[in-house]
Amino acid sequence: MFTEASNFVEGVDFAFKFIFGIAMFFLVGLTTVMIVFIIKYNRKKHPNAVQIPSNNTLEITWTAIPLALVLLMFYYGYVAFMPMRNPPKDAMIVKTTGRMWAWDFEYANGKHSQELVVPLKKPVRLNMTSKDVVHSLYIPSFRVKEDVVPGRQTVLWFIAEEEGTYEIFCTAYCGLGHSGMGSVVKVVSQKAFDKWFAEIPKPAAGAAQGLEIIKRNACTSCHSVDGSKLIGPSFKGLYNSKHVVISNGKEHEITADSAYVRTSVLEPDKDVVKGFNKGLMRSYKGTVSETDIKNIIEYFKSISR
Ligand SMILES: [Cu+2]
Repeated sequence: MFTEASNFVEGVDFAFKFIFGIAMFFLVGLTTVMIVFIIKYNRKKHPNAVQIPSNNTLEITWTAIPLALVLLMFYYGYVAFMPMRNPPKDAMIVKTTGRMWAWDFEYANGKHSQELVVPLKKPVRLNMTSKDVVHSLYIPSFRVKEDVVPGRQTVLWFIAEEEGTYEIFCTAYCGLGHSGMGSVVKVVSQKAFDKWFAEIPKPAAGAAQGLEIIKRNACTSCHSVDGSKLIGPSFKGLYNSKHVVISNGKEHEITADSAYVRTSVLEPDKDVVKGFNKGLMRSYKGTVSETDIKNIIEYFKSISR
């Protein structure tokens, strides 16, 4: 037997197999009966149609049995689903943020992680929201999935039952980088978790902090740091380089200096580099501070020398 990755696997899998089993039974059964009847009641054998009067016993039977089956389907679905809506009070809370196109997990002590690290056999509750569009967090191995909606908090919880690394997907089509919006859940022992939890990297300054900020805000989903072309221009070699941009429909040349970087973060559609599309980036006003922007600029300088 398989070991189950989460507390929900058993119930969800049972409901699925139950419904799938009934569906298969009727698919095979009805197809067989249909074929038998085609042969048995062929027109050549029965040239004259016969009127068959109603049969109460038969009608009650073929109403009662399917009714009982669909009620059972509902019942098994319900008992598997209800616990998912009721996270236990003592669950460990992880603030989860979805954005185009990355996940951010923030723990009680302020630690941020791109991967969801959780202790074995402890209830974990994700309080989720989105910074931009509708996303959906899905952990197939745990049989849990929940929409992540801007301006609203949604909740997903589970108890991981087996150590290991499991995939996280976004299942709401959220734009160009949707297919890359993945992460992992790492299930570790309580001891390993406590150690990981307590290790908070020292707040870096300058360029290192800048890199940290662009990673946390998923900037690198669209802007590479190695010069390769993604949805937006690469950050490598950007600082103080010259670019043709389109502002209000007019082309002109700019130098990507500190003022330009700041404008691009706060008003991304103001001066769009020729060859790239307008309207794909939201303003980061209120998300990144002036100090953050200074650190980002330091980072750009460090990869533009
Ligand atoms: Cu998404």
